Amino acid sequence: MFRTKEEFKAAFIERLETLFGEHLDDATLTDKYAALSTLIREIINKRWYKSNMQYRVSKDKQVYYFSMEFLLGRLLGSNLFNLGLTDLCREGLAELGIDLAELEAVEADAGLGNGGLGRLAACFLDSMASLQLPGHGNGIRYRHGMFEQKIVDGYQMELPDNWLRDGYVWEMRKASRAVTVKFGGTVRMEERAGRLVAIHENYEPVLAVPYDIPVVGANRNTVNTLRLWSAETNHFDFSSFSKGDFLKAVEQKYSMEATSQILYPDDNYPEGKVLRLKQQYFFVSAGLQSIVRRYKRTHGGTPADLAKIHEKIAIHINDTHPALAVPELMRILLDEEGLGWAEAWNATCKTISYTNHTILPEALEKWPVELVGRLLPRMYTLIREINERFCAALWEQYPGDWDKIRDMAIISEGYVHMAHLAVVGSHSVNGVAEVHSNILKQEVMANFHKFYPHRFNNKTNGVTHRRWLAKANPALADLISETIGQGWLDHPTELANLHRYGTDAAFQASVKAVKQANKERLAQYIKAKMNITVDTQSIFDVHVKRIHAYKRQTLNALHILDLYNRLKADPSLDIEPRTFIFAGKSAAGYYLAKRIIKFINTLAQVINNDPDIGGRIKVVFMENYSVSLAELIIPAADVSEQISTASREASGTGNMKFMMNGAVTIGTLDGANIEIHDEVGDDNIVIFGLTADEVLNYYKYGGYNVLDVYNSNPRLKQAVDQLINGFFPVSADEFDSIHHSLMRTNDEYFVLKDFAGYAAAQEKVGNLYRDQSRWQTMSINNIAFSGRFASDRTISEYAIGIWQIKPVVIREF
Ligand code: 4GP
Repeated sequence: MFRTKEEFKAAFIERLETLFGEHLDDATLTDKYAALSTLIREIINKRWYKSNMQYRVSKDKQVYYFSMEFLLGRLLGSNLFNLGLTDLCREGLAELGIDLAELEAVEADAGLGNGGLGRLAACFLDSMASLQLPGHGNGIRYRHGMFEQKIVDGYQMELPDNWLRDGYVWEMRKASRAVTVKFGGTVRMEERAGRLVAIHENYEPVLAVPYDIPVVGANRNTVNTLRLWSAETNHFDFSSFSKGDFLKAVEQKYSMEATSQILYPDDNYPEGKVLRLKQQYFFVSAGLQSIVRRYKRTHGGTPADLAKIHEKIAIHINDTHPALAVPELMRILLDEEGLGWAEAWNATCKTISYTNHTILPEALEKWPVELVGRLLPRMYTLIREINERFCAALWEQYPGDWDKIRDMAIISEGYVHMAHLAVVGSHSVNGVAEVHSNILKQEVMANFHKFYPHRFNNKTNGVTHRRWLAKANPALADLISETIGQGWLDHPTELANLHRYGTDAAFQASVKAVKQANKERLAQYIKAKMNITVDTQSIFDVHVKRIHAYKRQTLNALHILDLYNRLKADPSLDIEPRTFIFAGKSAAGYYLAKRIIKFINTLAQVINNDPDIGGRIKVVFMENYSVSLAELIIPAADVSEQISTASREASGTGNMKFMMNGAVTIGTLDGANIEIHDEVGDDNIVIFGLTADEVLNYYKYGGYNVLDVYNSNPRLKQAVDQLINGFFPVSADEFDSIHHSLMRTNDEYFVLKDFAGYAAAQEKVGNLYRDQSRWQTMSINNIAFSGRFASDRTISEYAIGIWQIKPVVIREF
């Protein structure tokens, strides 16, 4: 361990020599990255060992966060930050002529997630470790993470992600901890020693090998573990091989290893494919097997010990993807540990808790009974029994009410309903923002809420202010610390002390200067990557997130088209110059979303090249949105677009990141926007559009009259017509699907209905920006009141309210 800059420099040079036999002058960027990251990994490893020892000795309760996605992004920078070594390393490297930022950029962006749900899991890991909570992640080591997006001729193309190409310095393979997960085969019940025991035969064994990634807490000694499972096999079909059927022998090996090959690139848009169900069981079973094994080592392995597992272990399931944790924990307790049903069920429900992340009906997971029975026969028999017992309890409460029982059953109409399984088999169910939790209780899961009134609660999302403010926006972080001290780093609600400086002209000027520098940095990137020159004096109006109809990129684009039309009609129109920035990926099979990307790019082509516009508005679609790109874009934003159809965005977390970086939100009263509005007040946010209640009411009564709105607003009508009247230089039917979604299927997401409100809100934004002092006050107030949206707050609420875990202090060494 180095303590000074000089020691660091010496260690770094020596590492280059020992790793590569190389002198500094000859080393490539990749070599330098390897030297630095392996040095840092050693520091982490010591703390990691110490944390694990302490957890074992103290025997405190631990939580495991089961998630199919962990969207980590790059780790070198955040590890340095959390270790408190950023400045020392940056300065030491600079003295050696090396730019730390360049080294950080060498690291592959670990994109093992799609969007909100996966990034939330990564923020939670950071907060757990930083709050000294014994909390670990459990997931899948996908060989290929989120696809790489290329924009070719305005269209999204998907290329495979190859994040493991150069090896991954932060992972540690633990071959000796591998476990076997069983697929297929048959199950029969047999009486043994007076008990019915399930015997699973003729299954296909897949070896699950754990790769552990350290999760470093900020300025503390805690290092927790993210355990990612990789599917491997030591089974090789020698009989086929020796018969000369080489292909068959190899095929079987690949088929088993396929389980952890790819991340499904869908967000709120699941594809019910066999491989996905296989992935779900794979990491749930492997995770639970290893947790129970460790529990037995530490707390004893008799059935009586295991009946108390919930006193020492909490398992949290991130949406329903890991809901098989319910029957799998039952399987382990019943089949392997010999507990009776009642004890096993009691322990299972008290161990497991569940978060719902979406109410979009198409995103609620269900699996055909036939598939579950074939791929996971033991899971299926257990789910059936859980369902039968649950339905019997419903019958007690609601005798004769078949409709209700069918609505609530875990198995109905040929499907296993994963959300029902998750609710029935856990002790806590939470939504991710107040409005979302209320909709769960009152609408989507109203029957369950009545049946289990104490099970439901809310935990409003948060983001780690360490990555999203301190690290992504170091100049702003320094300015904040100079102004109110460094306390906010440990206690983000102290950011509220900035409120006093909201109207302080000198502070306003400094905040503005930081924003300006961030805008210049982004503009340079856009120039270098896309050869588009953007005006850094213009408003940077940013809409970045997954492309989805409910997130309404279409509404934004239609408004830009309308603005363009107005500028063409009246060149003297006095508007504040704007750069509209978009980024985001569409699920590969989501046709409409892909057309929306083409629409935005076509708009960009028309507007950016029109001399009449003279650069007053520009449109930029940045390709391959990722965590690192977000870290570049968000600090440069003036305006944050959070314009989902009210009731559809469960929470949003991008909204929080923008706010922390001083962007002003234009948004609907949806998800956490409502709580952001509550924090900052009417003066510091621009709200428009239907409320969630209004939207839900329309859904109940068949929607609204689209034609009325279309016919009564000539500006809107013109823009909508341009989609199909040959206005754009594309084939005549290019945007038919978008037009159709608005005009023919009753505008399911209320784009037309909210258009006028949105256009007015955008005009308000332009006017507010003109008054720069007023705007800076708004910006500062957003930063000041963002403390509530730090994931440290969210995680404290989970720890106290759901998991009942306490911090464990890892002693100095
Ligand atoms: C997302 C929600 O759409 C988003 O509102 C929320 O902020 C995020 O989860 C984290 O809670 N849902 C998904 C998904 O990503 O796949 O359902």
